[in-house]
Amino acid sequence: MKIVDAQVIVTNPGRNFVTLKITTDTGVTGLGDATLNGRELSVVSYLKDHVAPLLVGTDPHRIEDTWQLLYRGAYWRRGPVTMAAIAAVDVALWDIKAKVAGLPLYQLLGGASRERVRTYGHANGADLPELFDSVRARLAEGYTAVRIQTGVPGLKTVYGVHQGTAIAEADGVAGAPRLDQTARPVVEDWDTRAYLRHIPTVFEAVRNEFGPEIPLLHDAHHRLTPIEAARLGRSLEPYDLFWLEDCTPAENQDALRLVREHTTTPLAIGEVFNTVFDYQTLVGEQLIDYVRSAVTHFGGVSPLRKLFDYAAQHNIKSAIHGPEDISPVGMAAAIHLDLAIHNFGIQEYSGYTDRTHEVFQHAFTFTDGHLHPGEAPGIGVDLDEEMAAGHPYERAYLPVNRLADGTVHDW
Ligand code: GCO
Ligand code: MG
Repeated sequence: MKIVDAQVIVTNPGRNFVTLKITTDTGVTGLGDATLNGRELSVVSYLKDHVAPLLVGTDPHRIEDTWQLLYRGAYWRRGPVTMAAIAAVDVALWDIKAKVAGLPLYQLLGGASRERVRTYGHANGADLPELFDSVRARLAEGYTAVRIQTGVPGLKTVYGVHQGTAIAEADGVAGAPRLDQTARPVVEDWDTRAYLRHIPTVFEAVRNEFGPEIPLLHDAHHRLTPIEAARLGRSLEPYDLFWLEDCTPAENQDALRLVREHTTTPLAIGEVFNTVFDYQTLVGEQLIDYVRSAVTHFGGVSPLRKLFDYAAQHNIKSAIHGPEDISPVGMAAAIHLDLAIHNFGIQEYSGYTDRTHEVFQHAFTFTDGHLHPGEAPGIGVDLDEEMAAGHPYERAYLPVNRLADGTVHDW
């Protein structure tokens, strides 16, 4: 078998998605997600200009060899652009291999280790009544675990919460790029002391309203110093969080040592990591409880499987990043992996716009807060190219974040 074509398709059925489509001489095709939110076109160029010419003429069955060639052969290693491009190739080749075998991908990864994949959804609100409504909406949709993000008194806009409006209701996305009229990044504001004072009161109120059973999660989105994160973790202990996510900027692995010494709140990290080296200290010293990388930003199913096997040696579980800026192609690949590995933790899933479901027809299903990849051969996603072409790329940025005096802060 030979690869005869590698095409990059960009579409915006509500947000930008980048998809690689690999075609073989037998007519079998495979899809891979290469979406890098807010910097999409850099990966398009990487794939079109540098990777596609290397793929044509090669054997699609040689997944590991192709992965190593793209990773080592570029000389310039790692980084989100490179690893998103390699991820798209890896997933497209797994899609092809599984289609040729006539099996859903999870069967090639060892078969199902569970019946279905538990997810968590996003609840958010500017204030408690709005937040409670949002939690109720997620529960009504069937979710059995909920991430809690709220406004902070005195701040106009905070990550995961739109001014006066729950983002999930407003545009279907927590943390999505939101445009102002001039297509510039939205500027949010931040005050760490106000946040640290407010968040424990929110979790107390949520526990009082919804009881002790439901797993609750929270994303600090890289905003705290280690000692601030340690304090937050400790102050949230009475509310029994499933995890505290990205409590410090993720690139300093040593920071987590201090956080870990001070709190038993479980820690999750890794959505901006792109190789196992970003986790070396964190996993090796057991400083975290969940690894959060996405198939799409970690070089694909092959290296993420290796990360999970490494994490398993340290009692650490999976929690694949799954916001709406992971396309249904990347999500499908994640669900196959979730079903197959032993140390599955939870899967983030907040659904897609109707238009996205039309453009990306998929075999995976969401029922009672759980996902299943379906039994279609491959990853089980088809891209309607005609429809995709009807929703062209639109430039969009993630928000940025500033302190009261104008200083740029982590978003
Ligand atoms: C999450 C993430 C997202 C990111 C987004 C950036 O936990 O789902 O933090 O909301 O902000 O993926 O593109
Ligand atoms: Mg996050």
